[in-house]
Amino acid sequence: MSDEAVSLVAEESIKRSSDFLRGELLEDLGTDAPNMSGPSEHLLKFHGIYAQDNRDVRRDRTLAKEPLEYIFMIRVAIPGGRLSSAQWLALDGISEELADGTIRLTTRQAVQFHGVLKFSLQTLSSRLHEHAMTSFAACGDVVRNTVMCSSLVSDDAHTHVTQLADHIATTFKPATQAHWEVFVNGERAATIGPDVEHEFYGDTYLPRKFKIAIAHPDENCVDVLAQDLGLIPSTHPELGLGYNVVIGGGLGRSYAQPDTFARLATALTFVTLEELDDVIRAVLTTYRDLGDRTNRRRARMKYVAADLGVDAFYAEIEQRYGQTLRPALPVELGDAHDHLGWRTLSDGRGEVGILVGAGRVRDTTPGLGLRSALRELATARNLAFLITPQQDIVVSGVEPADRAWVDDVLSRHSVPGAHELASVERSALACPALPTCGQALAEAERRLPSLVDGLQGALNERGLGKRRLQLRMTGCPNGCARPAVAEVGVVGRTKNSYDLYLGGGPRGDRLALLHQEKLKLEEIPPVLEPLLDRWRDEGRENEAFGDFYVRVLAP
Ligand code: SRM
Ligand code: SF4
Repeated sequence: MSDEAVSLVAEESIKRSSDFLRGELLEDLGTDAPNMSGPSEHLLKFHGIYAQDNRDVRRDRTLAKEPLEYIFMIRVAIPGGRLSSAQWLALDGISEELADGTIRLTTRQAVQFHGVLKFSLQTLSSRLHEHAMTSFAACGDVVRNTVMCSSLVSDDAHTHVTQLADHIATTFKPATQAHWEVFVNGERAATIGPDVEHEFYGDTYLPRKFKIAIAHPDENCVDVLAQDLGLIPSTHPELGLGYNVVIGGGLGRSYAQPDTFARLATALTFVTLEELDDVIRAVLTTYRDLGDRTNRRRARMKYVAADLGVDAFYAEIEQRYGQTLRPALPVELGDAHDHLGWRTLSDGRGEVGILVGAGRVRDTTPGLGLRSALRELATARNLAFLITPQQDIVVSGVEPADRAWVDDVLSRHSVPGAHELASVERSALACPALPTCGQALAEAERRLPSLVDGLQGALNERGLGKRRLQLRMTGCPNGCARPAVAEVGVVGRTKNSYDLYLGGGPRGDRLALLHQEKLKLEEIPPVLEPLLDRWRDEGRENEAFGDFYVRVLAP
């Protein structure tokens, strides 16, 4: 069910009267009904859970006057996307026993389970807890899962950054014990005193979600400018290692509300590691107090920046910080890396990035395919499993002697190596959309393969088969696969039509432009073909399609 379904005033008062996110959740979970009450559905999000229904059968069931097929999505927050072998095996088991048999990797390095029944929610949460994982705060009006370039996570060459996503997650996670009471212990704790919450959340938390990402200094796989707050590791000439802080990004839009828009973050300041938490807190409290709580569609921090003006917005943050913010260093972003294929880490071990189509880890036939391959690797060795912001997975910490064995496991399960991948599929992203997402206007994940084939075919016919073309597809303009910064962004408009955006780029530093509205999916490759011809004939050497589009073709 979408955020729209509950009116704003209700949402704010649901939070306030929820006794720090407990509400009637325990009572609702205890009934025989397959679904939850409206207020509980809103509170569930703070616990990382979305109430959904299977949209493939929604119409038939409604016509037959039968109840909907109620299912739940659970999102597991994984700071920086890093999991151990034991954790991966736990997720694999959960997907089989309590969900739909798939593990969905997200564009924010989290894991989603789909098709979970209400009666399994507490068991699933306890299983996560046993393996030091949680869905708490993966959704809701709080700081969300912190994203970090997987190369920073895995390589000791970046020691000052490696633990940062965990640090941010711990520092800005809500303090309430509600999740453990309701979902893990299954009963209200006989606490000695009342529960308390961080002062930066209070009892109504944030106006909406707040997203943080940590970019690699040399490349922008996290789309750092699409975040509410982005950190770019940098070296200050006098202060040494620290972070350039960018704020006020966000990509979601709504057709129903024309004053919503995508916005790229702008540079705020350079901070040292010691200053970082206080600066984040100053930004958060500014947003907490100035964000729009009367309209959830415009409740994101980007609108505070846009409506107030950047100077006044920054002055407000500075006042809360209590000191003058020093200027940021110049922000220079490199092309996003796809992290696919083998690379050697600074300690001599290796890691291999594996493509996961639209983030969906599944087998092709029982016992054969990507899910089984990853399970075999996790069962045999203590490895790190790193989810990338491009919905792929990196298996890291492989001893040199094990490389051939890893390649053999993947090949036995028909998982293609990076050298076998065609250019479009390497970077293509799609959101889940139908049948689970309540906000989807059109298909995305399920139709991505045909669009990838269409565009790859168009490239191949022009002798451009090896050139990179970044494709991102979503079922609505909320933009969960970040099409607003892609070279080719395909955004669901109606059940059978899509808007085509062109001209973002691999650096993630430019918004794509609306090229054509309401195209059928099969019309998209033919619309692109003449543009690809011109790219081939008139483009500069190694010029990305997005750069060429903006330089030459854009209206
Ligand atoms: Fe998203 C809502 C899936 C990343 C912007 N997003 C949703 C919901 C929960 C639908 C809903 O509200 O009912 C989707 C769940 C569908 C399902 O069945 O699983 C959903 N979003 C996803 C994921 C799984 C897409 C993916 O293919 O991986 C990503 C999960 C991220 C995570 O692990 O936390 C996901 N969503 C994003 C991103 C990209 C990012 O953060 O890097 C964006 C654009 C950036 C931004 O926030 O501006 C994004 N999602 C939205 C919005 C628009 C918010 C707004 O500003 O208005 C919504 C709508 C909402 O919140 O009501 C939304
Ligand atoms: Fe759902 Fe996709 Fe829209 Fe996100 S972009 S809300 S997953 S249809």
